[in-house]
Amino acid sequence: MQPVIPRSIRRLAALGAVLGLAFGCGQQSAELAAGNGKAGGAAVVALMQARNLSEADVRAALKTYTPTGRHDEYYMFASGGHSGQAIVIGMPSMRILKYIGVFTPEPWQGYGYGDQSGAVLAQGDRPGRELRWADTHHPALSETAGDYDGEYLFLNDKAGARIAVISLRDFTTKQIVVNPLIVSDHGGAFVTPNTEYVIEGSQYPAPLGGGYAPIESYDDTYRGAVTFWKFDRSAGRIVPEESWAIELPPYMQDLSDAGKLASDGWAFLNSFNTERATGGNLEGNPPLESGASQNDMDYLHIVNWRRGEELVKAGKAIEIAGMRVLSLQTAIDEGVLFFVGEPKSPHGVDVTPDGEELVISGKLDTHGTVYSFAKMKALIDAKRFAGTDPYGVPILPFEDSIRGQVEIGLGPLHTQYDNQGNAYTSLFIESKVAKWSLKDLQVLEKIPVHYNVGHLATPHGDTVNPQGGYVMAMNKWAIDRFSEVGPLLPQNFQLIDTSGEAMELLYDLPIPLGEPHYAQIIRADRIDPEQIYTPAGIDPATWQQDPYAVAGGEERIERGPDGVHVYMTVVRSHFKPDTIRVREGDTVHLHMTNVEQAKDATHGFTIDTYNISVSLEPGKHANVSFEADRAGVFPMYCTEFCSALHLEMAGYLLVEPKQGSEGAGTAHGQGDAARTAAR
Ligand code: CUK
Ligand code: CUA
Repeated sequence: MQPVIPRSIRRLAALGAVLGLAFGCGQQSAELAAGNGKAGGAAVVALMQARNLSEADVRAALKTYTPTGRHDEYYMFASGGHSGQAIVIGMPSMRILKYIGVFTPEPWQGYGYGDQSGAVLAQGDRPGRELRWADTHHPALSETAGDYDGEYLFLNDKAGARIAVISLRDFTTKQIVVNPLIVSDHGGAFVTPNTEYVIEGSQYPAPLGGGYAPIESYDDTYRGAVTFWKFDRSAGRIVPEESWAIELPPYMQDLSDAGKLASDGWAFLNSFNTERATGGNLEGNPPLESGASQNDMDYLHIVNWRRGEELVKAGKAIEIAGMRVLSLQTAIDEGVLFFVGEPKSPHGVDVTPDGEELVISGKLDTHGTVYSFAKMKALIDAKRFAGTDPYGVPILPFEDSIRGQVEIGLGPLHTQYDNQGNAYTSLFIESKVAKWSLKDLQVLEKIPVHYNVGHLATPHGDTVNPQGGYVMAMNKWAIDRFSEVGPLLPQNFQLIDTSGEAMELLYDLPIPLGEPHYAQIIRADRIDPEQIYTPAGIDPATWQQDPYAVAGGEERIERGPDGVHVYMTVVRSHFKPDTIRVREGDTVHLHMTNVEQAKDATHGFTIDTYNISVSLEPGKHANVSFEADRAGVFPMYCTEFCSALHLEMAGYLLVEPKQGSEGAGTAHGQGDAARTAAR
């Protein structure tokens, strides 16, 4: 293992100590860095002047600078927003380490460009609809006993109501499940403390199971739902047949969180639009956003999922679109669902590390409200309700459910925790992160961020074991932070040091491929991926040796009733066979094994114009089937600069024309008109 930056060094990094280090022991390297022949401290000062850096800037640089070869203390797993991918970032260096293709084809990983990974993407299709992008919001690391265990990552797609399963054994997507009940989600992915379930709450109500109902019948026929996807850890897959859901009233359910420790067995979802506004602003109705903002309180949904699970096992569920669903009436009758008021247009719901409290912030309220699980549980047990909602769901009395409120600021959204008893809440309107004491409900400090922060993330900050030290502000607007790139600006992640007396802004990382929303940050020592697929011939989808795996010496081409099978090995610096002769119209099955077992000895593979891109990491096996539907000569080559003779790592697919066919040459002249029209 490579060294990580010890926390103690980071903590020592008060200015005096830092500059002392730089001026003293670091003399030689500072001099080298300055490159101007000045000695020690003078060189640093000259550099600071030349680059117009303040002492705070230098401090921030020293706290994040990570020399070559040194690894980060944390991994951050961020959603990739509209890109439909997940982003892996090292912290505190803020170096982007990987984009993981999840809902969207990703050419470098060869994800969805010909090999068996296309079947994973196809799992995410809806009937009659090929979905190849996603609006990913909330990554969730798998947990054991309420803490991240580094084994799996889950990610939701708001636009398609889907959940993906990514294995951190090789950082690749293994499964996508489509929620058949709902067409839009938001309260996912969140896991229960031992990853028994992956929670997915709906966002925009619609008839459950799909289908049409007039919007005038919204109150009666539109519904929300929360789905509990059963996760089988040993198989590493969600099991739809063992999953179930609860029907919810047609409020717009928002974020969710699983209870833990004291509140284990429960889940919490907040909601907005308890007004049940449906828009229709061209039809004489108020626009949705004002219709949905009339009430002072919406409803926090309190769900006893353990009880729900028992009821489903006892056969109390009905089936809708193949999903077992506890009806709203059953959930009410059997004590599975309760409400309590939450002010106002709430967004984040975040269970505290001890599981005893929940912090909820309302976008249109200046407070964070701290709910006591023990108080709510006592009210539920005593059946002491303040009333019911229009659907009959019991509502707990608000004042008796909370410990208190803290005046945080304008537009509070999400809350995360550290290991010192502090909470950090993002203030969207104020563009600040507020640090406050959970015990005293007092704001301790605010730091400006740039700009309009949405989620924030702290290391293990939503687990039973927060690590403290940092908070990452995930800002929606960048405005003036970076060099101009046209009207579409990147998002801005800002790393903040929270270990000292005052919070310090350390680093700005532009995110250029979508709006990530949320991230989770895990200690690097919890992540231990495989370096190679071994033995050679592994299919990453199954982690078994592929039935078509090819060993050195067994390369061959066979013509069968289902087409031409090419058994190919891949090794620096050739494909064997490197000449493939087929006839126009043949189906071709490539079986490719990278027989290398050296770390990082990855080859790529493409056939020109065939829209194929395969990544062959050491030991990986890929199967690619395609129709040789165009006669012609098609170079195939390795797309990774794998060796000095990488350009020579090439060959030909020769597609002989059918009898009487014209053959190749159809491309000449095409597209000239389009080219002249461009630019
Ligand atoms: S989020 Cu999805 S609307 Cu605040 Cu979790 Cu951005
Ligand atoms: Cu293999 Cu380039």
